[in-house]
Amino acid sequence: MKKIIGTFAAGAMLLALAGCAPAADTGSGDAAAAGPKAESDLVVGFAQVGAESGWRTANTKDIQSAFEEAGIELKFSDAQQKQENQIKAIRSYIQQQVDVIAFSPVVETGWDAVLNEAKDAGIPVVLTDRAVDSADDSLYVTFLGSDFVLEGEKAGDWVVEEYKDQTEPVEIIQLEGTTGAAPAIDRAEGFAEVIASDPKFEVVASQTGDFTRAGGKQVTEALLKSNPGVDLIYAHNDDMGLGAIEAIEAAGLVPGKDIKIVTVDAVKDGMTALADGKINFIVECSPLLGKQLIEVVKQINNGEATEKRIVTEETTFTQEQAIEALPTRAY
Ligand code: GYE
Repeated sequence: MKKIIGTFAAGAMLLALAGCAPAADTGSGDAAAAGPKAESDLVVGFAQVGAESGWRTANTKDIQSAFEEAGIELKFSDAQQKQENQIKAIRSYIQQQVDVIAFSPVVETGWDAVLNEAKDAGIPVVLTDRAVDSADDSLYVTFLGSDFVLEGEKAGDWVVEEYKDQTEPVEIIQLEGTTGAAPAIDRAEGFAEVIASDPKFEVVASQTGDFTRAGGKQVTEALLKSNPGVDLIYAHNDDMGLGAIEAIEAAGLVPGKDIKIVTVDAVKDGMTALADGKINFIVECSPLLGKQLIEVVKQINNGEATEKRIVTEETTFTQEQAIEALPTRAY
């Protein structure tokens, strides 16, 4: 469902704007029925995942400054990576009758109930960065963010190329993101599909490090003991890769040489480690979604059609490219 591209969400949105909310609705639908609000009167509630990684910090900063620049009020909450906190935050935004709710779902499933509450209240919902797994795509206006399967494929492509002359098995440890989160599911899927092209690639262990540096370090420490012959670590984000570097060094090995590392994100700390040769390759995932979110909020306010899926454009980085990009990198 979530992968359908290019359809339009105007229907659900226009219903909301036309004030077609049930009788229990006390406000937002009625207000919208009067036509577009002045942008300075708009209020958007944003339920963030947490502050688990450098990516997330950059994402929060970008969203906050985009709203400031646009002069649109932003109510912001941090769920500390817990779905129940995010659900609470969304319910509170519904109660406050905000004009738009945006959120980045911690995990893919379990959103239908609260999103139906938002729908019944006539409040449009925008998914930023992560998708939900729901059969009902009328529950959100658009999903704005990266193609995580493609990111996994790019990581896999690099691995296939890097080991093209090796005939021995290539032992891989995968550090997964938060269990059940879209980027963890999709980055594993894309990578697995690509490395399946050659049976010499063996994922000898795959565990979650919850997208954090501490998680990446702890899991790598344990997995290095049980897998002494590992060639490569594929981490679903830079922070877990940075944690893995610490664990590899503590084990007396050289990250980037004895054990190669490929990660996703390309935040400053990750790019610095890549420039230093401790990480070997990074697939970019841009956290700069603020401006696009503002665009969508304005479209919703104006009753304009919104694309159902807005995909972020991204690149990849080798060591040389990281050295070149670092001085002007915004995050
Ligand atoms: O890659 C990771 C963060 O959802 C794309 O979440 C995001 C991911 C990002 O914790 O660093």
